[in-house]
Parts: sequence; C-alpha cells; structure tokens
Amino acid sequence: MIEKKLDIEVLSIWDDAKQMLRKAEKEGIETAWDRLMQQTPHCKFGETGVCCRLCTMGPCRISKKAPRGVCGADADVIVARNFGRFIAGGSAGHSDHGRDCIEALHAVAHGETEDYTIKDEDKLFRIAAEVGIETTGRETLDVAKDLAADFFENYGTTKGKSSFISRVPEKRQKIWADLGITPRGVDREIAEMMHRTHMGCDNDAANTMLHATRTCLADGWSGSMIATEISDILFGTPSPRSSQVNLGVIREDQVNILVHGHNPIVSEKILEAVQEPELIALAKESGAAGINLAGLCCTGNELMMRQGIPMAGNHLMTELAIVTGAVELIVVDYQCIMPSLVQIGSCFHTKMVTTADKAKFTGAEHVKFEMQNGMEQARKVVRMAIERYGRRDSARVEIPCDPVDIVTGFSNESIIRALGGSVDPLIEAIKAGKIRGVVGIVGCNNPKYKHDHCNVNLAKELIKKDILVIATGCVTTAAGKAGLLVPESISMAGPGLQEICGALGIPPVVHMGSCVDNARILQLCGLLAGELGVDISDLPVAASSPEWYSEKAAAIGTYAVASGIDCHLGHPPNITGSELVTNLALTGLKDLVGASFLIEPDPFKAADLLDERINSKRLGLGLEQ
Ligand code: XCC
Ligand code: SF4
Repeated sequence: MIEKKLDIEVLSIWDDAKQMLRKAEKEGIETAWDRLMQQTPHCKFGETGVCCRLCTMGPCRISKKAPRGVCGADADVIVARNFGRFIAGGSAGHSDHGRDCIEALHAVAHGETEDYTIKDEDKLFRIAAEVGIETTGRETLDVAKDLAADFFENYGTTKGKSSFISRVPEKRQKIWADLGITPRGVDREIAEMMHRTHMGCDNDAANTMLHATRTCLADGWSGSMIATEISDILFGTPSPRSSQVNLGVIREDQVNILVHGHNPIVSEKILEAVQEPELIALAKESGAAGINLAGLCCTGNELMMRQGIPMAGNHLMTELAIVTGAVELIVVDYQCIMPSLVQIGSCFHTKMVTTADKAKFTGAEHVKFEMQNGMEQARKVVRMAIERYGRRDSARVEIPCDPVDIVTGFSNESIIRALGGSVDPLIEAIKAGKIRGVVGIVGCNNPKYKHDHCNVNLAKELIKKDILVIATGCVTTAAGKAGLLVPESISMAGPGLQEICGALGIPPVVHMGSCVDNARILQLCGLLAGELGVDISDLPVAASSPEWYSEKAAAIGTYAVASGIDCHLGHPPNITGSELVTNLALTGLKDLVGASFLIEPDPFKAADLLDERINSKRLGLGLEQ
C-alpha cells in the first residue's frame, strides 16, 4: 500500500503513467492519487464493514464498547448485510448491461432499428438451439425474437432458472440445489438481496452470505453470460487479431476520440462513424490528418476483442489519458467512469459526452443513444470531436512512449478452433502437465496499490510456472503493456507452456475480453469439467483479482467461488469486522461450495499460493505434477 506522501515513482510501474502524473503535478491537475491521499486514513468502521446505515434508528457502528446496533444487530449481521448489498450492486451492473443487450436484440428482431443488425447468425442459431428454441427452417429474425424473449425471462421470477444452466456440470448443479443457491432470476435475486438486508429480515450472517452467492451466480451464469453472447451475436464473435496498447495509441496529428465504459452498443456505432469518408474529410478540413479512435477500460476491451481498436489505458489511466492534452472527446456509456474526468477535461479542450440516461455526469454533454438513432448520434458525437480539435493547445500536448503490440480476440469459439475443434488438446496438455493449470486474472486498478504492479507480476510468475493465464477487464491493458499478450512472450513462460503455446502460436497470456466476458471463462470451465466428467472445483483452475476496486469485481469473485473456482484477491472486501463472515470467505465456503477466497497483496506470494492450489487439484485428479 502507498505511503502518505505522493512520490510519483512509486505510484505506477509505467513510464506513460509517471510522465503524465508529473505533467499533472506541474499543471496543478488533481488525480485519483491526490484524492486518495486526502481520504487517508480511511474510516475504520467503514473499512471493516461494521458501520450500518440501513435505518434511521442508526447509523450504528460496532465497537467493543457498543457491540450491537440500536436494533440489536451484531457485527456479523451488519457485515454480511453490507457485503450482500455490495455484490447486489455489482451483479446489477453487469446484469442491467445484459438487459440492455437483450433490448437491443429485441429491437433488431422486431425491425425497430436499421442501425443494428445480426452480425453472427451462426452464433444466434447455435445459442438459440442451446437454450431450447426451435431453429430448423426458421427465419433469422424469428429466432432472434424468441431468443430475446427467452433471455428476458432470465430476469424475472417465472422461469426460475438460467437459460445456460446446462453449461453447469451436473455435480455443480447438485451442490447448488442442496444449498438452495441455484439462481432463479437475475432481478429476483438482486431484489431479494435488498429485501433480506432490510432491517429486521435476514439476521443470520451465514444465511445472508449464501444468498449473496446465489445473487452472484445469477450474474455470472445469466446476466453477464447473456451480455457476452448477445454482444457476439450483434457485433461478431471475437477471433484473434492484432492491436496496440498504452497512451502512445493517442495520435498527435489526429482528432482523438476515446470510448469508455462497458457496453459496445454505443462504441460500435462511434467506430462506424469515424470510418465514414465525409467525417474523415471534415476532420482533414479542420487540419487533422484523420480521426483516431481508442478505448479505455471495458468498452475498450469490447472494441479491441471484436475490431482490434487500440487501448489507451485501464482504469487508472483514464484521467491520465486526458492529461496528454491531445484528447478531443471522451464518449462514455456506463460503469467505472470517474466523475473527475469532467473536471480534468475542463482543464483542457476535452469534451465529455454521456449517452445513457442512467449514467449522466454533471458538466458533460448528454447525447442520448437509442436503438433507433445510434448512427445519427454517433455522427453527431464525432462532429463534436472534430470541432474540438481546433481548440487544442498544441503547446500542452505530450504523448508519452510508443504503443506496444498485442494479440487479442480469444473467445471460446476461436480458442476451440485454434485447438482443432475441441478442448481435447487442452485437456491433454493439462494431463501431461505441460499446462499445469489455468488462472483467470481479472479486474481493476486501485490507487492503493502501485498501479499494475500486482497485475503484471502475478501474470509473469504464473506463466513461469507453466500456468496459462487468461486476462480480462483492466488486467488486459496491464498484461499488454508488459508485452505479455504477444506470442513472442512465450520466452517468459515455463518450458511446458512454451511448447504448447509455441505450437499453437498463441501468447501464454490470452485476452478473453471485458468484465462481463468472465462468463466466457465460466463456460470454458464448464466445458472442461464436462469433458473430464468432474466438477469445476476439481479442475486445476483458479481466479484472481489482485488490484480490484469495484462492486462488480466482488460479484465476479463470488460467482467464481460459488462455481467452484478458488479466487485470490489482493485485499479483502470490507468484511474483516466480522470473524464469522471472514472465516466463511476464507475457509467455510470450501466445505460448502468446494472453493474459497485467498487474500495476498504480494503478487509473488500470491503466485505461490495459487500454484499450491493448482497442485492440489492436479493431485486430486491423479495427475502427476
Ligand atoms: Fe472497471 Fe470493467 Fe474493474 Fe476495469 S476491470 S476497473 S470493474 S473497467 Ni472489470
Ligand atoms: Fe442500526 Fe440496526 Fe438500523 Fe443498522 S438496522 S442502522 S444496526 S438500528
């Protein structure tokens, strides 16, 4: 964790970040790191989860002197309720994004938009058949109508199960059924979480935590999975392609537009607009060499996976991208967008545009995107960016370093294709110990850590141990900047991984997408377990979110564990004020769902801990080390 005095050298491992932090300091621009310092030390009650604000008899905070709130709730109950609401927020984020995708599919299917189409018909038919919709001899749009209707039902209360429940190995389904945590409906579980945590409802911490796992399972196996599958259907299933990362992807001589947020529905149209000859001509009239589009965070991941659009940076780079002085406009959808971007933008000529009514930012211009007007609005946004180019102060432009090459686009479909049509070669490599296991490193940045230090070093350590790494979310950018997302990086891997990845021509760290795309990892685990006839918890796989910050990341970690995947976190959620809840997370869940959390801030130690878990799974399966 970072010391009180701001010493730029220790804030990030990256030169582009440090150069921009120095520029920000010189120009008097405040960043997340400055504000973290203002907020430190954090409130201990909040940090340990024992502050309750759930009713106006309180707020209550638990201490030795006052071990119960006014209503009598103790630390265990208060911590569990706070955690329950925390993951309900995260699950709602992913799943409401998923709902927006269903609405998009519904609009396309019902002919309500000309701006969006079905790009991957094969996948539409495949998914529809998988969830039990009749497909033979039917029109594409009729199948799409039925699929949208089926997916909508995943959110309600009548269907009572996820459309993708068949992706869950039977042994896992039984564990959930026995515990009563089979997710019934996305909205139902989230609403029930809010209900349970109302004063005077679920006052048994363990029971509340069990429902938390159910809520997160609804996110992973419904909300997020639906978001991913529909995005593939509407915009194309990713396949390997090259791209670039870091602030060097911002171009001094071009109009720079950054897309930020999570849902590709807006950014895909922006991408189409920047390729239109009239708009490129307009940019040239304004003196620019062209229009450059780059991504931030997960909208960036979505565009990168499917279209190869370069990535300017991850969560902690979003403010610093503006500090280059060369960004004309940032267009956002929702989630993980710091409100400070408006303030930093106003220190430059950078315009911030919001597009979703559920995510407006004071000081930003709102250009509402709907299914019927996506293209028109996208053109409008691009024109705004071109107009801003004339206001750029070239004396303040500073773009650090050259971009780094990466390879992206590893959907399960493309991985299976690369393996020759089935997961068998992967299983064989695992059995032979050439790939000893697989770890998904996912999630965020958090200014409490040296930026990307843990993300990068954990990945490096794991591949050395012949553990294949799957990266999603903001870890992607970190891995990319470290040169880990190109096939040449096999030189940094252990001999087994070198052999397998070398033969396949893939990097030892594979980019599988955005945060909702962690559903791809769930599906892959389900496939592997199914092939082997075991449960997911028997597989030599694990998850990690070393520098996580968000409610969504906590939901992801929880659905991983509830699916049988051990999950490493760099730091615990705000639960340590309850021994019961902490013990449940670290050990108790193991007995219930066959996996648990492990906490370790040091990436080198974390790699050893994950290695141990993978080893024990290998032994359990009777595989030699
Ligand atoms: Fe957000 Fe998804 Fe975290 Fe990045 S990784 S900071 S949640 S953008 Ni999902
Ligand atoms: Fe206090 Fe209980 Fe109200 Fe929470 S629910 S604020 S512990 S009285």
